[in-house]
Amino acid sequence: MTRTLRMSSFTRIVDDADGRRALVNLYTNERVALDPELERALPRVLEVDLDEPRASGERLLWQLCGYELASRGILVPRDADSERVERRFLDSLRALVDAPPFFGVPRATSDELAGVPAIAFLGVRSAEGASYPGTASGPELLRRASRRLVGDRGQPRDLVDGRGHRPFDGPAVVDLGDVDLRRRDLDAWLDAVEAIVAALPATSRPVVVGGDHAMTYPVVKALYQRRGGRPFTLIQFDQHLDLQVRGELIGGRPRHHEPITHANFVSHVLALDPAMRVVQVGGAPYHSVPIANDAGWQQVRRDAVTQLSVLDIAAAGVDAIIRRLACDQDVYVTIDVDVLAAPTVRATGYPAPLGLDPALLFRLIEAAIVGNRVLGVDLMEFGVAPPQAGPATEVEADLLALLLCHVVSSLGPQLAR
Ligand SMILES: [Mn+2]
Repeated sequence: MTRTLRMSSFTRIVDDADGRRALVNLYTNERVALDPELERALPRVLEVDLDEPRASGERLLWQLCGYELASRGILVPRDADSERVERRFLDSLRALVDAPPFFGVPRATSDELAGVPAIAFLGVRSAEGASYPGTASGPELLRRASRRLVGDRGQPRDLVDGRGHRPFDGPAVVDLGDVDLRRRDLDAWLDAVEAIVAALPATSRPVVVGGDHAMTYPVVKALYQRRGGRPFTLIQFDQHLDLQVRGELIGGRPRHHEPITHANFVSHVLALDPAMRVVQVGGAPYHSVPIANDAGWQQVRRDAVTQLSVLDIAAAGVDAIIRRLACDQDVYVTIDVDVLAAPTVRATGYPAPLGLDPALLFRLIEAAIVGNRVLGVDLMEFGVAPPQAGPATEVEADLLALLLCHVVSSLGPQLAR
């Protein structure tokens, strides 16, 4: 058995604006620079048997090159002989994959949402921005839990709260599917999430379910650009600050940003626009910030970031915090599940030794949504690698499915605005 590749019938050689040539697949929109090395190697890549065992030297390089170009759809398996088979192969490479919808709501594409005020669920199965792999399972765990909440024979409109309000009866709530780029690097994930959110019409409010917390950045960036670069406020429910506090802080900003991860994405958000503001809710009472950076750190707190730690919330009282969160502004709400205390949520990279109580978190998130104009919401950092998942993980997922239901309930009424 041999397995070889051929050029996709959708691949073209194009000249970039800067005079360099690239291979572009018109179906997947993937692009690879066609430099002289690749041009020389390509005929050999097209001949090499991908299944040849223990290939070494140049043949191994051609194999690896073949796998990479096939993973981007530039090349396709030679046996994909009909257009239907080739399209199916290319579809399987797409970032957005089908998944059983949250709460059983209808599937939709961004094209179908044009002009429709809608809440749009988007799963992101990423762990590339985190230091442990569990978050890739978050969307699947939460999709399952959301359907348990509705019940086997139920539909989303069956859900009702104690006041008789039905969160899914009224607003259009749809599911876009999951972003899944297994084996691809963090940049590919960031680009894909940004492109998918950027393609949404301004009438829709994404509710993104991660995935690692770095993925909040491309969502925020896409929404920022969609509104013509007008700044807004990030309300962040999180045990951590996710700020880069290492390196040389000048005027409260790192001189060099380290590459984005789930632990520094807020600094990247602030770098989008100095007028962006961040309100951090439910943080730990103490964080480690190098004392040498204290002046820069105090400045970022003065200029851009407000912190309401677990202890601040206990001291000020819930009503004062609710008034503080509801300020009739344009906001994006991001929820890291590690804002909940560890006994409640353990299926996350860094369970919180001191966190918020779930009912309190529900009330604060409701205040942050109802009291502002919400551009989007996300729920990040939930999940465990499959061998560690157990009955307790399902209960934690059930709690977070209730939280997602509460997000829909709080967000629905402002869709018409
Ligand atoms: Mn976080």
